[in-house]
Amino acid sequence: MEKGYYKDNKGMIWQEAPNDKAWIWRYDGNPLFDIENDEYFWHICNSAVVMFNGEYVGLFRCEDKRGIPDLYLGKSKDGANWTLETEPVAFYNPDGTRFTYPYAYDPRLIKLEDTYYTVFCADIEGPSIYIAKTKDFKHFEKVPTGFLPFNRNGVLFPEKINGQYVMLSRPSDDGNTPFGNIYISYSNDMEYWGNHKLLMKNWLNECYWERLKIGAGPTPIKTDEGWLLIYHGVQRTCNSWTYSFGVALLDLEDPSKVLHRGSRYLLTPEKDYERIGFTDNVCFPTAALVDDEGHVSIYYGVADTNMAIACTTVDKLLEFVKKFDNK
Ligand code: BMA
Repeated sequence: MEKGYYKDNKGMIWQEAPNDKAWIWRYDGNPLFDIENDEYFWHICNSAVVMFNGEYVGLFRCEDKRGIPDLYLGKSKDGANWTLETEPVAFYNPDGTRFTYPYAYDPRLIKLEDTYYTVFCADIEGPSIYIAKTKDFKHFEKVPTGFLPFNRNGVLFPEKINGQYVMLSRPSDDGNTPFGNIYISYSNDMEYWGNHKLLMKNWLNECYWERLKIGAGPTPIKTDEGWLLIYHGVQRTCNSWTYSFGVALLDLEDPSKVLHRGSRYLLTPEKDYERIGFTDNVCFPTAALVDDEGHVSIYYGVADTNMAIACTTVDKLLEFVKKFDNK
């Protein structure tokens, strides 16, 4: 791995594997929030986390006790114990006026050059993808952007590729969306997006864990062998939809090329906190911290109720995606 690429995350939260065979293992402090006793929030899930000046900051999808989802800033010294603000983040348009929306959810956080971007879903005329930027996690300015409704699960690459910004997204409907594939789009300025291409279609070779739909998870992880893309896959069962996650490897110079894609899920709801909640059986990855030693800690929402962490390594993910290649 390019030395120093993940230097911001030195000393990040991570735990050793319980045995040599595990591809991924859960953090022993899961789930992260004492949600039953929370004074302000009903649920805290599907949230984004980065390291900033040696500490952790996050944008959390919280539903207040009226049930309204919005994005709230959180801070942590260890990545597991968080203090959240009790008022949602205020986003500003470039002209200084407030950017408002009825509700927002499922943020991602991406450091690109010296700026942090959040890509999130807000429901204005149906769900669509919005981008805002900050350098200090105090002032968030909306980037004028051109994604059309209906779309969700926008994820920006952490660097320009061949001089262009690159975004993954998942065109959808304005409900729960019983379909969905991952598309890739390009932009010179982050405002005008084009050259949209289908990147990955659901249910490749009849792998049932991703039969109904798929969507990009955390910001892609840069490795010597390509971009590791962790993505969620949904299967319809008799009484619910089950959200698992898996991994694919995209070409470094041309991320519209899928080099490998795992046929198996990497993690699926098995623990009570993943199986039982506001929406049962949901593991929804939204952030991944990586350090220069190749440790990976994936933050994922559980059962639309709480947050959890799963640990692995870059080497394990590369081995997994090649060993169980679905192509
Ligand atoms: C998706 C999104 C996520 C949610 C998931 C499971 O469509 O709305 O926010 O976690 O469904 O309910």
